[in-house]
Amino acid sequence: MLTMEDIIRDGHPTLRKVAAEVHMPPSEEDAQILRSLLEYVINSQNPEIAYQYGLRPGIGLAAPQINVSKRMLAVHLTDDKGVLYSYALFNPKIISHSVEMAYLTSGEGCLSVDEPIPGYVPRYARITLKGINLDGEEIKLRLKGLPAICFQHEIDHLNGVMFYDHIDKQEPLKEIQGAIPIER
Ligand code: K2U
Ligand code: NI
Repeated sequence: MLTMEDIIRDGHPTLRKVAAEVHMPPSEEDAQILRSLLEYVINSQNPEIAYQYGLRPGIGLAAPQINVSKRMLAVHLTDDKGVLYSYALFNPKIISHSVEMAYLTSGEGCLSVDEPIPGYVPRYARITLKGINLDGEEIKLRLKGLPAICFQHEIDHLNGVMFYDHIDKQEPLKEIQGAIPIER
């Protein structure tokens, strides 16, 4: 199982690379890596396991964060309506998005960034994405709210982008005009 020792930290060059597409059908090794990403996120949300192994809780994890520069990510979260979003995807791609923006009023964190970096992170309020799951099926998701924020955070990791790249340097906590504030 993955632990925090497997997660590389800000400053590691892999976090700034554009990750490579995964060739389909995936090798057993790539499938195992993707399964381990989802396993980490689920384990990190289990208080007993997280405490026992010192896991920082996360709702998403991307392969570059374990020093694998390939386009794979996992998300496991429940939205404000109690809907579970649990996905492990190869080659995810945002195929359309709203003009309207949104941001978490709590700001964002990252398992690869040890210290808090305050500031609002502008994201698309709604996205449509597609990807390939572990059963080899192409799936298409229309997302808003925290699920949309989370997938955008993870897809940024596949493109060498960190959440703080989006924060206004002059006024990090300035309200983002016209954007939907999301409480969590
Ligand atoms: O990619 C990662 O480092 C995991 C991120 C994912 C994430 C950060 C901010 C906003 C959405 C997703 C975090 O460590 S997960 C921590 C967390 C937990 C609950 C809500 C938001 C963030
Ligand atoms: Ni992150």
